[in-house]
Parts: sequence; C-alpha cells; structure tokens
Amino acid sequence: MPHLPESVDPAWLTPGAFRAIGSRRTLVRGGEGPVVDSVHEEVAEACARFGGHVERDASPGPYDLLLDLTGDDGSEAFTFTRDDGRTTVTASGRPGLLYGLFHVVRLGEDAFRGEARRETHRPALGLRMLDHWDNVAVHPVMGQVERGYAGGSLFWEDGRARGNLERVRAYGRLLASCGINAVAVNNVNVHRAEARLLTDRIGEVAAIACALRAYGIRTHLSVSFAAPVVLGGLATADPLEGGVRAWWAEATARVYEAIPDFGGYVVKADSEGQPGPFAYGRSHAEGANMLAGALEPYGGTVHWRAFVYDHRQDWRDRTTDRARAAYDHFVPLDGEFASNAVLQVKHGPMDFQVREPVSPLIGAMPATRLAVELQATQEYTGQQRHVCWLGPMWSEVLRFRPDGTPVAELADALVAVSNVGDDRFWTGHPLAQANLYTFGRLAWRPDADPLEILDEWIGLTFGTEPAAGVRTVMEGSWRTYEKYTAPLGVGFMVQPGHHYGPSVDGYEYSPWGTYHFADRDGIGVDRSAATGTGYAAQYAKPWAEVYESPETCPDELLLFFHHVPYGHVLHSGRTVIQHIYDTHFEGVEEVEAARRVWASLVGLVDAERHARVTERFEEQLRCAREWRDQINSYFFRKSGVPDAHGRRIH
Ligand code: GCW
Repeated sequence: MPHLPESVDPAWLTPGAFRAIGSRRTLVRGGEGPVVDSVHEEVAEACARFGGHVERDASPGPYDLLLDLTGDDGSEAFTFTRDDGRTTVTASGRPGLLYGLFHVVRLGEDAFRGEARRETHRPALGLRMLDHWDNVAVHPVMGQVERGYAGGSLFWEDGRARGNLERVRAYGRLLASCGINAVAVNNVNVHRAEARLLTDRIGEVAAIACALRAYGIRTHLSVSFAAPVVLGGLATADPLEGGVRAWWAEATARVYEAIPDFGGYVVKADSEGQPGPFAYGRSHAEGANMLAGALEPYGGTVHWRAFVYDHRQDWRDRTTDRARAAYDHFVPLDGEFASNAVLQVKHGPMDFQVREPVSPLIGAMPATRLAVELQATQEYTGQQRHVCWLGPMWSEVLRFRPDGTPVAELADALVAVSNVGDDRFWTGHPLAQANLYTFGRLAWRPDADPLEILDEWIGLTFGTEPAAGVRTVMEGSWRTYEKYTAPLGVGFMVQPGHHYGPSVDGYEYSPWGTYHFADRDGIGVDRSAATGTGYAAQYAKPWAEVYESPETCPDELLLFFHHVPYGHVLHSGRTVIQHIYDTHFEGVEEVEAARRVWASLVGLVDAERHARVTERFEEQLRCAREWRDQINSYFFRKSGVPDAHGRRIH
C-alpha cells in the first residue's frame, strides 16, 4: 500500500473501510507479480491495524476469507461465495482478484455474514478509462491541468515526471477500488514538450506506468498527429506516406520496449487547432488506421476523438450548426476504421453542458468501435467550487436507447476526463470525489442505480452518522445546478475563456458555434428538419420525430431543439419565461438549503473536510445568486414579461 503524507486525504479508502477484513484471518492463494502483491499488502496492512492475520500461499489453517487466484488469463471477473461460515473470492485472472478484494472492502461486515450465496461479477465494459488533460510544462493560458480545478498535475512537476510516485500509486489504488483500469497521462492538446513523451521522454511515462501497474491500470498517451514532422524532422505527416508510417512503427516499437503493457494512443486531430489528416487531404479513418497499424502488433488501441467541428464559424451564418459536426464528419466513414481503432465520442453533441441530448453519432456507426466520453472535471458544472454530483446525468446517458439498444451496450469503452489533481482532497471540492467514484462504478455496471452508488460512496467516506445529511446535500445537486444556470438545454451563457460564472451573451457573437438566439420575442436554436438546421433528423426513430416538434420534445431539451416564444407553454404547464424565473429562484433556494444541511453536519464530518466544503458553499451561493440575477434580469429586459409571483428582478 502506498505511503502518503498525513495531509493527503484517503478519500473513500479510509482506514475504517478495512476494519472487517483487517480483523479476520485471510489466506491469499496463488499467483505472483505486482497486482497479487498489492492484494496481499492491502490485507496485511489492514490486519496490522485491526488485529487480524494474513497468510500467503500457506497450507490452509483456519481462515475466514480466502482470496484465491486459480489461473492467469487476465480476466477481470471474480466469484464471491459465502458458505459454511467462510467467504471466498475466486478469480482466474489477477485483476479479478484485486476487484474481488475491493468488493469485500465495500461490503464490510456484510461480506462475513448473512445467507449462503454465490455471485459472479464482471465489468460490462472492458475499458474504463480516465483521460488527464495534464500538461508537463505549465501552459501560459491553460495552466498545468487544462480545465483542472484540483491544483497541479499528479504526474508531472517542474517540467518532468514526479520523482516520488507514491501519490500516483495511491491514485491507481483509488481507481482500482472503483473499477477503473486505464489512464491517459497527458492532455489531448499536445504541446511541444508533451509531444516528446512519445519519443525521448518515454522513460518518464514508463515510470508512471510502473506505479499504476501495481493496481491493474494500463497507461495510454495522447500524441500529436504531427509528431513525424515536429519530432522526426520529416517533411510531412501524411498518413499514406511510407516514411510517415515507418516513423510511427519505429516510435511505437520503442514505446513497447519501455512499456510492454502500454494501452495505446489518444488523438485529438483537426480539432481546435490540433493537427490532423485534413491537412493532407486524407480522411480521419486513414489517419486513425495508420496509428492503429503501428499499435496492432502489440495489441494496442488508438482512441480517435470525434470532437471535430469548425471553431472559426461566423456567428451570422445560421446554416452551420456545431451540434451536427461530429455526425456529419464521421458517419460516412463507418466501416472504414481498423478493429483496434476506437472512435471516442463526447456524450453530447456540443461540449459537456449541464444538459444536452445524447450525441446522435452514438449508435449511428454500427461497424465502428465506440468509446463514450464523459467529463468528470466540472468545466461547465461548477468547476469543483459547486456541489454537482453527475451520477444521474451519466446514468441517463448510459441508459438512453438511440435505436433500441442502450448506449452502455453500444460502447466498448467508457472514458471520463479526470477531475483529479495534486490537491490534498484530490478533487478540490471533497464532494467531487463522488464523481470519480461514480464514474468507475457506472463503467463497471452501467445499469446500476446511481443513488445506490452514491450511498456506497457516502458509507465508505463518511460512515453512518452523517450519511443521511450528505445524501440530502448531494442527490439533487445536478438538477439544482441546472436550475440556476442556462435554461432548458440551451447551454453555455458562461464567461468566455475560463467558463465560470454567468455571461448570457458571452459567446453569442463569437466564432465558437454556441448561440442561444434570444430576442424580444423568444429564445432557442431551431434544429428541426422542417425549419431549422436539420440536426434533429440525425437521430434514428423515434427520437428524430420526438425532437422534431416542440409538442413532443422533452421540456428539458426544448431550447436545444427549438426557438420558441417566451409565452410557449411547457408540458409542465408553465410558460418558458415563467419557468426561467421559477427555476432560478428555486435553484438558489436549494443551494441555501443544502448549505444549511451541510452546516448541521459539523462535528459529524472530520473538521478539515467540513471546513473545505463550507468554504466552497459560500462561493457556490454567491455564484448561484449571480446566475439567478443575471439570467432573470436579462430575460425580463428582453421579454418585458413580469414574474407572475412579483419577486424581485433587477
Ligand atoms: O470542452 C472543451 C474544452 C477544451 C478541451 C476541448 C476538448 C482539451 O474547453 O479545453 O481541450 O473541449 O475536449 O478537446
């Protein structure tokens, strides 16, 4: 088990979480190597604390728990058995043994009592990955972690990989305990210093990979499509050029020499200024397949991002619709991608807003492998200064059925942009740890009830006394955030650049393609096929029809799909303008109420965690009031319609 300074928060792996295991007799049987060593060490440390006893590969004396590795097939599944007063975890692969151990930790005393039972657990998705948008060098605009709200990078310090990787090991342990098995260690916007991680700086990546390997985590790297030019001095990065292909084959061979279990590349190409195959008149399938070809001999995978759109659009141009872009670019390429190329699609068509429809690209490319990308880092959901537990949103996405089959079953992989940094609480806001935990657990079991996952996290992190209060603070926090920010799926209205706090017209006349089109009569984007951009028609039935008409479109997405008058009556019975006023007053009241509940937990939650959340609540409340007042005033001034309840609007 990694050794961390006292000041670093144990997150949900509190010492107390190991009490049940640590007070029993355990036998760890079979296998060797870093993962099995980790399993043994976990139990040994718990026993040292709580008085239990662990043996490894001994002839079985009496024991309460058997952790039994029966093979070496790499399987992540495990079987949990409770029988004859004994608890057994059996796995045919090392990762399965590790996941089985953490299953017992989660169950606590329940693992050692109750009826005889036998259950097999296996992850629904084979790849459960976190992408870090970490820069090695501090970037002049984006800082060290792009869209990072938890301090500096866990991996990189002073321009290179950290010398002491104990914290990285501890991170791997946290991730394994909630089922995550892969990490990409650098930003998809690959700057100059970071490009070299692929070549002469691969040793630094190898050191990180070694620390993560002990907890079953494979390491991936974001690479620049222009690497052959930037690093190799070639005249071109054209994916069909023999010299370019040879360069990538050689570079990749060296990567695998350094990191034999390397996961593969992540690529952001032809997006927001990153280089890509368009420069050479080649398609994205040609670009991705070239890298897939280099990785193929070693079993690696290329994650090719579908976040491709025109970020230099003219706001006067009403025919270009950013929401359409991913589908328009990629659907024609279905069937052309190599089998070890995975198309990585953001869950919504725009950009991680608090409410978006599911991307129509998901399900539209049946012959292409799919990774769905979520954003744990709260770029548009309060930047880890606001409580915003995203479990319900992610669960809705994973259960959505684009064409009969749920998103979770269409995907090969689930990826989240990490919300972690070198902050002592890992995630800045201590309650944002729940997003990390929930992501891992949902990737393992996408049809799980997110509230059960939340309760699990609360139980491990806080114990029983404050549990009900913490749940009250968190369970509705995503919907609360939605209430006081941009209404009815219209999105954005944030301050440009850093994206924190309200600015209704902040992006209205910008080149980024994120508009609300509010005027004195109405608001929203007409994305219907009949009169708008045609985006709604990118969906399969029934969704194309459901979204096409304001009559059938769900309220929460109305302004994403339609431009309607302020007096338009929602299914809720309220007009759009009254909905805006009501939700903004309610949202702030809900923050006030949550803050009071949190205050009442003083003494039940450890003092430093309590103080950090209290401080963040002050800022959340200030900011929520700012949102309420700017949004309400803006729409009152535009529409001239007074609030039906006569509340104060400025
Ligand atoms: O959400 C936007 C962010 C960019 C990010 C980009 C992406 C890494 O504002 O900071 O760049 O998405 O997903 O590539």
